Amino acid sequence: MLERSDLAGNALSALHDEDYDRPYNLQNLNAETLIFTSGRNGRSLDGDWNFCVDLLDTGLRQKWFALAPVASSERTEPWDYDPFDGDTVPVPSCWQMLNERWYFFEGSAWYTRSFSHDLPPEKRLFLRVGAAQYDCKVFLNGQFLGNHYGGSTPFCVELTEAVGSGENWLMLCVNNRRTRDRLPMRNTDWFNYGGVYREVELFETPQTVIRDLFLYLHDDGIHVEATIDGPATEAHLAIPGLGLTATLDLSKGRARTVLQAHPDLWSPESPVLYDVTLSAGGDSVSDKVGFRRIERRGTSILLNGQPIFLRGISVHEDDELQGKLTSEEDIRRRFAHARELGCNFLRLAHYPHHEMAARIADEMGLMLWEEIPVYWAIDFANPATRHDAENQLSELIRRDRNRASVIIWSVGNENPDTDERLDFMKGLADRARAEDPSRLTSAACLINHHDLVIEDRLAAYIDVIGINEYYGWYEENFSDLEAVGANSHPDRPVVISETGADADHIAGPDTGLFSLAYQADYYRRQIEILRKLDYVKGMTPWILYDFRVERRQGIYQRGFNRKGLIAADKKTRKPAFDILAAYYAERAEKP
Ligand code: GCB
Repeated sequence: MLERSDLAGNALSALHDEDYDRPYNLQNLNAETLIFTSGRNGRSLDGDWNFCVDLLDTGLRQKWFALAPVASSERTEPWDYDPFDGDTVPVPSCWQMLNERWYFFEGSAWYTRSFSHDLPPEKRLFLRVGAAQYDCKVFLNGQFLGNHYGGSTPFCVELTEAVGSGENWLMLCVNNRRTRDRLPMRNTDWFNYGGVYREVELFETPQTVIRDLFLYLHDDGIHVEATIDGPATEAHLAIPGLGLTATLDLSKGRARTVLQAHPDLWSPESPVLYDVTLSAGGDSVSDKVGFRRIERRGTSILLNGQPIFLRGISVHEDDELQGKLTSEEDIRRRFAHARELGCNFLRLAHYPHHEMAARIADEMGLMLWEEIPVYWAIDFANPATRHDAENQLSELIRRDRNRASVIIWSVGNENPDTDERLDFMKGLADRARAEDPSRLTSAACLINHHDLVIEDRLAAYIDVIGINEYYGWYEENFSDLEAVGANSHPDRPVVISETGADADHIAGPDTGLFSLAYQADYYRRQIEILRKLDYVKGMTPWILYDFRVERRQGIYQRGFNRKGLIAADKKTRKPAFDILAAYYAERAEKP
């Protein structure tokens, strides 16, 4: 007889249990459990992890995470997977890009690795995952520690109690299945990559841990807000470049103060950043922060009191070979291309991009629109979906709200104008303002194509009206855009958050739809119309690079949206690039 564990019995009973995943969907890893990591020395857990795709969720049903780490040859159970043996993949990565068999795989996948960490007494240990698409469940040494929803925001989990002195086994179960209640839900115009595709790190802290630090400029000075968890009673802030130091009293772990200061203002022409440090109870963090004001007045957008025109371009986080995995080099190339176009602004569509993007934009003096994937048909009536959206928004804002480059939080894209949607998205705009009173809110709103007028009830609740319009592409007549322009009298600034046309540089026709010539002409005609609309205070045409997507299977598309001004190789420029660049050169002279 084999000496078997309880798991063998569970494996049999689990065959009939369809509620197997309920205990693992706590969503207890969320905006409240983040820690502030800027300026900390993390320990990277990137590299090779054992890996297995698990279409039927057998791992959760059979509790693979509870298996003891012994050699496969010593097992006494007929297990369906051994997490400690077999295939490995690099972390971070997207599994679609690693193996053709995983290209359309949607479901759970298991990542396992060991690490040793001698945690001194009185210290705490946190794991931070930069992003995992979409649901990530965390297990350490067989113990379930929590899960996180949301494919593009970071999350942290405290390991202090669960970590052991010898070898520790960490398992992540990552599920990218598209479901009706998620954000985005089932239908999108970008590829549903899966996996742990941003960095994984460990952070050791004292008992006191700085969870959050937020600084922004207002009429009365620099506002500072900090959230601190642990025994400390005060925190110390320094901004040496301004000759400022301050002691902040903590009440229930929170501190707020306003510092009298006159910093040099951050702007695209002069992207000044100040070193900031905060310490409390032996913990300390630092950041580089730019100070500037962004406001709207009537139909104007004002940066540091001056009206601006946002010469922008939309971008996805997508790569022909790497999927959603990005790098500093990739982001710098993207921004260099935007610069060559003459941009001072980018729309990071349709979900939070890598946090490095806003840091690099801060340094380069580019302005950003950031957004969460409240895209097309969301289950607006579902409270669980709303909870998830609000959390993703808070996570994004808390991650990036010290970045001067970010001027707009967008709460959604092209959603149907229903009562449920209005309530849901008003709630998101309110939350954005509560998390961050120092930026503008926006969303890609709707046009009434019948009456040819901008018409969306949400417009009254956001600062900047984003408009996606494709007159001359999806909508037949360019002239209808002129009518929309004339019929609309918005009381606030409009940004053309999308406009564009597909052009296939490899197999496209010489003329007509999908030709390079048509795309170039489309841009010419759009610009001719849009330049006359005073209330249009910026544009982010669709899109810088061609990008991968499941739903585009035409002969000129071949699995890609081809509206890029540059092809998916990130090299080949289409003629429309120069047309937009010429317009932006002119707008730079006459904002
Ligand atoms: C849109 C969407 C964007 C699509 C684009 C298109 O309106 O917001 O995600 O990729 O149109 O190419 O159709």
